Amino acid sequence: MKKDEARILRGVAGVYLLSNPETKFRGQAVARGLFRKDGIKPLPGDIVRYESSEDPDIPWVITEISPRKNEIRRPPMANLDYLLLTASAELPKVDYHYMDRMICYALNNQIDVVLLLTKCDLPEAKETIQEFTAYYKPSGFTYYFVSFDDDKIIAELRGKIDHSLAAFAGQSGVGKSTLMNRVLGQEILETGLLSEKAGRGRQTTRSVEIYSWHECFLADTPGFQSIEITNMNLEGRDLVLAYPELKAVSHLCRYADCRHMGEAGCAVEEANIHPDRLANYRSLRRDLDEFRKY
Ligand SMILES: Nc1nc2c(ncn2[C@@H]2O[C@H](COP(=O)(O)OP(=O)(O)OP(=O)(O)O)[C@@H](O)[C@H]2O)c(=O)[nH]1
Ligand SMILES: [Mg+2]
Ligand SMILES: [Zn+2]
Repeated sequence: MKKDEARILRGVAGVYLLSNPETKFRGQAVARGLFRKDGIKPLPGDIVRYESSEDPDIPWVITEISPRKNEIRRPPMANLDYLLLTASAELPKVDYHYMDRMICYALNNQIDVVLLLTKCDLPEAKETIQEFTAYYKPSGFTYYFVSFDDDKIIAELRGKIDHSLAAFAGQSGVGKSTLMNRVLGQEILETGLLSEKAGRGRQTTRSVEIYSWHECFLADTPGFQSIEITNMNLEGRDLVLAYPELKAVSHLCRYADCRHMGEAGCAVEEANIHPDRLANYRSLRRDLDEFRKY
């Protein structure tokens, strides 16, 4: 982000909260009518230019929105760099079909994924850690095992998402809020950001809200839980992005357009792909191809 730019942290009723941690700028802004004319609405995550509005209540006005790296609709947000896809090693159980689906969504929108497995401090976690590792290690995705008694992982995660915008996704109860608070740290909680939110009713907040820790931005995105594969505007072949270990052998398939669904000469059959991973790929591929037919 340049010195004269800021990021939109949230927008409520046409008033946007802007922030640039590098210049320590923070302020409320309105958008110029010209965006509405062009059909562009500023979104949380947008990098914008701003100038003085000469209105003491809302001192800034957004004058320009930088070109977006990506734009997602549910939750409405722009320029997401990382999806922090969270699952738990205890309860709720890991839903691998859901995880793979979300990875597919992220990667097809130029959003990198980081997988997080929480509750690894609990005695029952060991088995899930093994299962999770067997399932995801061959993919090469970055993953972290999170425990209450280990702050090193939190520091690593902060390092990973430094200077980026990241958002949590995961089933209810996996520990997203807990993790987010740990990444943001006590100082931030006490500067009133979260209490501001608490004042408006913690459970009822349904709009995107971005927080910052030093130079990373983190979003609380309640709407991320459930996107169906057929709602992602994808073609069947886009699915392999979520399966790098499958993609890696696909050039060996007899047919260039092989769907890896059991066709003759499919290299995936021989490639020792985790059977559950392959089953989830095939289930999602079937859904996508069926959907595309109509
Ligand atoms: N032992 C242990 N418990 C954890 C860990 N992370 C979260 N929890 C617990 O799991 C429960 C759910 O955590 P939350 O952070 O509220 O989960 P969430 O994903 O935000 O849930 P929703 O807001 O409903 O989507 C809480 O009781 C946490 O204390 C962990 O690493 N270890
Ligand atoms: Mg939560
Ligand atoms: Zn194949």
